[in-house]
Amino acid sequence: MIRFLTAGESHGKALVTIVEGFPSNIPISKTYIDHQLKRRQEGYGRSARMKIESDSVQILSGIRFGKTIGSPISFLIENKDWVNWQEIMNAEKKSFSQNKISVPRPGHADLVGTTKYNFDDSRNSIERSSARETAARVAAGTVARKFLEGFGIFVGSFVESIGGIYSDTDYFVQLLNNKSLTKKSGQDISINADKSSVRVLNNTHEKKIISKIKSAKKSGDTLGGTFVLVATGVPVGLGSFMHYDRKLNSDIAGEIMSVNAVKGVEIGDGFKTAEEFGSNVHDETVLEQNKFSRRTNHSGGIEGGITTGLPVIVRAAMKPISTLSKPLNSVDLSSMKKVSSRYERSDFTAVPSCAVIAESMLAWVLAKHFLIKFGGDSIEETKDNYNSFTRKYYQRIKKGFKK
Ligand code: EPS
Repeated sequence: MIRFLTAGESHGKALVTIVEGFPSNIPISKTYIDHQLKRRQEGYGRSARMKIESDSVQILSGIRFGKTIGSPISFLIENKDWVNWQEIMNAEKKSFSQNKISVPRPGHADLVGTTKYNFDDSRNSIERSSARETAARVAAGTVARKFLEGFGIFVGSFVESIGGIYSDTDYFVQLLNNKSLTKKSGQDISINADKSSVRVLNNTHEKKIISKIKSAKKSGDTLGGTFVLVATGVPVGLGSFMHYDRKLNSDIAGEIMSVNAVKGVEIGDGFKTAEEFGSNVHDETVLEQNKFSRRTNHSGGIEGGITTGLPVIVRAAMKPISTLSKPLNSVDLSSMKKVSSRYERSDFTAVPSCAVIAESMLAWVLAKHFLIKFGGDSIEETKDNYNSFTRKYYQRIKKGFKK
């Protein structure tokens, strides 16, 4: 079983990731991890902080001569902004009372964190709940991504809407019905989306969104949005219905929901199916090129908690960033009086970044279930197991499932 941990505060010295359980001999480079880290930092509407940070990973262990060696992999990503925060984030000195934060921002983790952890300074809560931590997750997710790519599995995403501005073309519905997706389509979708400053798939849509973000900026407000994740080349048989915690869909929902500010997740067109007759929703089974397929993909590539072999398609919703320069009402925790909430530098929208982070989490879940099914201490062993399963699967289809 693979696992990872992250550590680090938003304005602390650095972020740290420990990744454990991957087989040996997976090729992976610093350049590839840095490329994914950079993708996470892009997007119109991010804060001035993104001009300070240019994330780059230091590989501390677990990778030798460009390949995993089976030992725990550890990464360090420096926070360049730390030099400006050394006093406030000092590990040893006494705190300065003038720096204490006592006014929670509505919608942020400030109040719940300050309450739960018995703080008198919300800074302690702000720092770890910040989405800065997701840089460390992308580093972990990139190991998973690289592992999957070795099996022809590609994870990508695009932004579907920001602030309720959708494209005239419904790419999400097109994906659910698209029979011509190839193994690399997941990657191709991301390559196309990455060309746009808000990670959408057409120019007119991009322009409309940028103008909406500009209006949010002007009025001191923020925006959320929706994005779509696609994994192509996923084999049949990942996940299980044998127990609730083995279902792939429940794992995907949990991990995507763990991304900061994500408030909703659906697999395939989950919510829409609730309004339809079964005959409009269930994907008819067909045999094509000696493989089971489905006429449509409303299920988002998962039936009974198990992959069908069709692309895994997930849609998620991110709420607007909760730091607004237009203040909402709050309560000062030192005086217990009603006050306007405080502002500190933040993003106006981060939906494009959120989609990249969610890609990493989806890659992580798929790699986890891939290794549960195929195992292996070295990538060669994993490949043997995978090839043997695939060979037997095709033989069964050729001969019929009768024993
Ligand atoms: C964040 C607030 C902003 C974002 C930050 C997440 O940081 P700051 O308070 O330093 O301006 O830039 O995101 C990142 C630093 C990042 O790397 O994604 C928040 O409150 O969550």
